[in-house]
Amino acid sequence: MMVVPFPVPRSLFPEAKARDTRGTDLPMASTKLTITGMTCDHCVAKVEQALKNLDGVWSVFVDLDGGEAEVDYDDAKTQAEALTQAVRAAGYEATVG
Ligand SMILES: [Cu+2]
Repeated sequence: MMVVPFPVPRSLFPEAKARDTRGTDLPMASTKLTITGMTCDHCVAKVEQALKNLDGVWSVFVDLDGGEAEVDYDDAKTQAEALTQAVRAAGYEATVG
């Protein structure tokens, strides 16, 4: 039997990286988005991925039933407007609040 080395690149864990920088005086913001058009877990995954792809976003929680997303991000790198744009680009309607 062959032993397969399993190095885990740190880049696979952006959350961990973001957590490392918390507690410093990095500008952080948390925004709630109202999202319409999501009907299943696949939609949730698409919205989640679209938001996580944005530079500066380090945490995304999407609530399918509530039609909401909560996003924590570095507001020096991205803004609420960019968040709603990313969701729209993924095919869903989004507003801040
Ligand atoms: Cu769906």
